[in-house]
Amino acid sequence: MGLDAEIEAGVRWIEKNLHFDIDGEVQVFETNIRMVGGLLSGWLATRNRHLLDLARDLTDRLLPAFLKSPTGIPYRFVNLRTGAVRDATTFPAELGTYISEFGTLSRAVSDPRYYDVAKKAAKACFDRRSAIDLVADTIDAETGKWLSRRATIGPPSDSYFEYLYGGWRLFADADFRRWYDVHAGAILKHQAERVDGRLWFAQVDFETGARLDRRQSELASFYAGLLAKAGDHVHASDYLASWTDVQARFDVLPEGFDYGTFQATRASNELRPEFADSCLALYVHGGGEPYRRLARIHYENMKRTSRARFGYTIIDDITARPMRQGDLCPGYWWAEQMKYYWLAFSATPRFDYRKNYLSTEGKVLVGLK
Ligand code: DMJ
Repeated sequence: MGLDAEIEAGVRWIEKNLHFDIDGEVQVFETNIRMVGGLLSGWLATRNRHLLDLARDLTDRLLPAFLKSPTGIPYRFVNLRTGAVRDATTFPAELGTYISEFGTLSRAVSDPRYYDVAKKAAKACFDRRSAIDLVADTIDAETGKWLSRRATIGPPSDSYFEYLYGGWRLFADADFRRWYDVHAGAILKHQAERVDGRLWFAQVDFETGARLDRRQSELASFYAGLLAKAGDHVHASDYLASWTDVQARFDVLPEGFDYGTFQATRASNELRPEFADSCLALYVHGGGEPYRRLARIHYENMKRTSRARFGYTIIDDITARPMRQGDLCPGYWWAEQMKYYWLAFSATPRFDYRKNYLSTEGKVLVGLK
């Protein structure tokens, strides 16, 4: 953004204050996408070695979650000082959203261990796919047994698919491309359906493909962008068009939505980035101007409905008039949609619009100029 003095001040603060020798536990997935990713992107932007050293130190402290697991599927929580781990019941997104950060770290420090644990975890999930190539959404990291039958593109599976593509895009690792393609094909075959001409992805039984429900989490709208990045522009634009109709109906997207009834199933809005993420992805991957216009509607509606006295907030009820605001501004609002809007609208010379990669939390890992 050209905020050179601000990043300088931020780096100084980090040098003075940030360390990870803390006797407390963190959620491995969130710590990776927010903090490891943030430090790595900061290092790529500034080439300040301290940021890379911190990213490595933090990742070393996350490693016990992977290394103590008999399957290679990470435990969900780890104590940063003692390496004690907890919670073997986990989900595709929480076990499979590491390769972009861990692989970037491995490349930067010439140590393959980080790449290897991230790949092993993703493979452990892929290898347990059903005969129709779908994964369920809950698994035991110790036994490797599925604990649910529900296949979804939304949470808690979403970014597992995103990082299969990421492993290919960032590291040209053909295994990741194959894993991504196998799942993407199965999702189109067993989960996609058209209702009133609109494309949606149902929750289905991961072994039979039988439909379980037509609820759609707002987070699933990221999948349009992922399809575009992976080269499937037809389904990408169709799926974003479905969400565009939801945006037109409600002004801002509800957390939960049933495409069978076209009604909100959860009327809150957690100030989320996925729609803007997909707009940016379709814009930079050949879709052009119409997707900037969509992002603009998202931006203007957010400003109108989420503006609060000291910033921006989630909305507790988007169906009330006026909408009933909550009192929280999530970290991803800064890391993601504000960045997606900026990149879509600024034409900044500091971003390579042709060759780039943003992590699931919006950290720029390729494309900084
Ligand atoms: C973000 O933290 C990331 O995009 C993550 O992959 C899932 N969802 C949240 C924001 O909704």
